[in-house]
Amino acid sequence: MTASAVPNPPVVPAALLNALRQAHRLVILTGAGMSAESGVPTFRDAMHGLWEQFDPAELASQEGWDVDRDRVWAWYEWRRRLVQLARPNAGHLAIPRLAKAIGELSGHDVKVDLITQNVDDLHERGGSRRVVHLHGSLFEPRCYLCGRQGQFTGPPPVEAVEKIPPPKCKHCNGVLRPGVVWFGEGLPDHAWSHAEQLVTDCDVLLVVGTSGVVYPAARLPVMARANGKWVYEINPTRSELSDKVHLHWQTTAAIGLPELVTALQLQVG
Ligand code: BV8
Ligand code: ZN
Repeated sequence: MTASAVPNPPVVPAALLNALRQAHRLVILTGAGMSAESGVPTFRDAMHGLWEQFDPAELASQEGWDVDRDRVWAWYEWRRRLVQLARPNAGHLAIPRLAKAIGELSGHDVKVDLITQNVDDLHERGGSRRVVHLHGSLFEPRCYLCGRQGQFTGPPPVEAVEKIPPPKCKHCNGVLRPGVVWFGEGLPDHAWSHAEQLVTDCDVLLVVGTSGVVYPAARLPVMARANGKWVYEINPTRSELSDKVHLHWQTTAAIGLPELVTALQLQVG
């Protein structure tokens, strides 16, 4: 079901509102669908233009880098440009308003933390401060050899270019690589343990815009459910997680999240 086929405005599930009314700690786990309405293609989307012929899972891997690092660097520069041209959508902008809306309804302080699989910076540009990036960031290149943080030599090219030699490291004679977690690579220890802690401590986990295909991120909702947390999903279509959560709310990030804030505010009366 595409986003356009979703009823608008959707009815916010009463069970979700009730769970949030009692919540002291809400954690939101997001995937590529969170940025879809900002025009950033999800991994499931067919890549377009120059990149249509390539498999993202191959480019986002050590093997892809070994085969052709100039092509991999060019792909990430194309994605960096896409994200720079994108704007946070109404879903990104609604998340920072959730803590206040739940707090006013419940009468107690509420903490909202984000765990994202996305490598874009739209949550931060949308006003969220507490964001755990499980899979790194397009904006933090690091040296392939010494591992130090690197700097881009300039803005990404305006047109999609097939090959761009990665910049040199300033500290050693290595080259920079994208600051993301490739398939087959372990997640940053601090990010994963922080995500596990957040899911262990939360009352409600809201999963937005992920197919639930990629591990270990897809384990987090199952862990939350097994630990007695309320787990809800926002996704216009069913995902690998839909049968594992308490309720799948069939809507999109940019429609559902603002509706959720409005419904919480209306409850305050
Ligand atoms: C690891 C950064 C071990 C890079 C990403 C076989 C061989 C090799 C590995 C494996 C294997 N089997 C399993 C694995 C493990 C593998 C994995 O899970 N593979 C999957 C494909 C089966 N995982 C790994 O390799 C991980 N590492 O296991 O390491 C290890 C441990 C210790 C030491 C050494 C090694 C690393 C995984 C991280 C990979 N990097 N990103 C980059 O971006 O270039 S993952 C990348 O794909 C994204 O970050 C994202 O996480 C993922 C795509 O998933 P989604 O975010 O869910 O996006 P998707 O497109 O799938 O779905 C979008 C959803 O949104 C859909 O449901 C759609 O309906 C919905 N949607 C659409 N529009 C909207 C919407 N929702 C709301 N609103 C809308 N408008
Ligand atoms: Zn270096």
